[in-house]
Amino acid sequence: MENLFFGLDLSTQQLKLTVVDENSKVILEESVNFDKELPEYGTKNGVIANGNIITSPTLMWVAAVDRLFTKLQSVGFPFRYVKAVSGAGQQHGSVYWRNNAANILANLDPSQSLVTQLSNCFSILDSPTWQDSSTTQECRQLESIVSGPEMLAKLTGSKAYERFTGNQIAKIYRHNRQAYDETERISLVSSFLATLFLGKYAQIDVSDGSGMNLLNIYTKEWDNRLLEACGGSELRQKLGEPEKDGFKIIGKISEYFIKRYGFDCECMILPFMGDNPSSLLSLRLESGDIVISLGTSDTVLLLTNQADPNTESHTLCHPIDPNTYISMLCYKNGSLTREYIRDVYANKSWNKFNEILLSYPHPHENKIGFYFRIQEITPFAHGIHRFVNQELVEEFDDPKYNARAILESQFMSMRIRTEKLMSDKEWKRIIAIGGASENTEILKVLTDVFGVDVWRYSGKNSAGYGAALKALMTTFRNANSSSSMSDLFMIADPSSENTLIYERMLNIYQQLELRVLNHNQI
Ligand code: ADP
Ligand code: XUL
Repeated sequence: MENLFFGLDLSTQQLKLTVVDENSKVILEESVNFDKELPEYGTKNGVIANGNIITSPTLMWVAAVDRLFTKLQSVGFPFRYVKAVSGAGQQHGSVYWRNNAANILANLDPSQSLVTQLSNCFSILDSPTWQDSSTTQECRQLESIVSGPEMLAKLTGSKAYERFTGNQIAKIYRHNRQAYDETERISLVSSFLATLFLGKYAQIDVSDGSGMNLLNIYTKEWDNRLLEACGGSELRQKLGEPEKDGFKIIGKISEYFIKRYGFDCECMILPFMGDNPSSLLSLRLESGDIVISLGTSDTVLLLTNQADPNTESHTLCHPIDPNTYISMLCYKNGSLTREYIRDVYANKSWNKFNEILLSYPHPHENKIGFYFRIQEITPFAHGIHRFVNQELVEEFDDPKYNARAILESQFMSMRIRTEKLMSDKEWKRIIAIGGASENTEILKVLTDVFGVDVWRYSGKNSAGYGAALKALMTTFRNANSSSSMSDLFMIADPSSENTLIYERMLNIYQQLELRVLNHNQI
């Protein structure tokens, strides 16, 4: 039997696993969907929403690991061939380990599930997630410490954002001090998952650490002033030091996994990463490539040699290359808002949704909508707003047009902001990843808005695949073997007629977006 490599991905709606062999071929993809397979935790789309407080039960994530491995065991998966494990997690989310949890982690009984044994290990039971936007006050306070949003962005790669972990920690530090004091360690979702496999606390990798508003993205160390502001002098110890070496073997798999599932005792654990950075590891990128992820969130990802942070995007450290940075735009109204429009106007069916798209082969230049069903990040707006000939309307005269209008609106916003990020550089190709990239009709609108070809990744889960490739690369790094990365296929090329229409619409779109923002402030 060949050598196998695991890439896990703890995302918003599911825990996913990608297994590759030593030729980087995907031999298995498995997942646990939180709503469907762990209904006892009461999540909808993986989270519990209470106004702008959006959390996931930490124990549900633990139970998902139990469930995933039980599934693999029940089909006789040969765990003993797994040489290395890495993984990814939704960015920004945080886990609060209660005092004495390290001791429990180190002494797990392999005859019992993780969820039974870890049930008392968390001082905060519901982990804040990337969808949370309840920390505006903490954000403004943090920015004032370093004389404003621009300075915070220059230092940490981003101005203060509600979902960024430093601000989430500050909220707990100020409003739930008892729980904070009972916390011995704070993990990100990625380092939390790594911790379960190590049986001891895993460090936070710099790609995920740069989504916290706490890390100096140049020195890749925590910034003392920011730590102090968010969690006092104890925060450094609670976080542990960031891990700069993405290829470091951070330990061997724990006794628990060896005894319960039959892993080899030499199986290595590598740092787990943020899901967006991890996805980039799965792709062989060329100059002029833009990666657009259409998952629960939508993100635009660009590689850059120089960090040039601004207040409209994020600059993240690269998970394995110390000389590269990632520029990222992130939208909360991604797949779930598209699903909402599908449910209202297309009978809950992607086929029907696509039929509607096909019935409008060209954009209607005079119709523009904004679909911020939940509080958006960029722009910081909410609500659904439709305009016909620049007049605000309740609904389009042909309501089905919403199916096309939402895509146009999402992609025009990306194009306007990507143009700013790339300044004078030319974009040549879009690589689409994430759940909605399965839908070719959606990608046809994307290609028309940007005016370049769209390529698609062939597998299901790019973040898990990127992590599995890292595990493979580490194992063979000394043997000079490199992985082959994912196959990409060209899937859509632009209609120049449509691209010209969108180019005319971009200006009006920006003016209307300002009106939406002003309207939100009333
Ligand atoms: P995660 O953020 O959990 O990693 P995925 O990348 O797996 O999410 O994306 C999940 C989303 O993909 C779902 O919420 C769903 O709306 C979307 N999706 C899946 N199939 C399609 C499709 N055929 N058309 C449009 N969207 C789709
Ligand atoms: C990125 C972000 C989301 C999550 C989704 O900043 O908030 O893309 O990483 O898992």
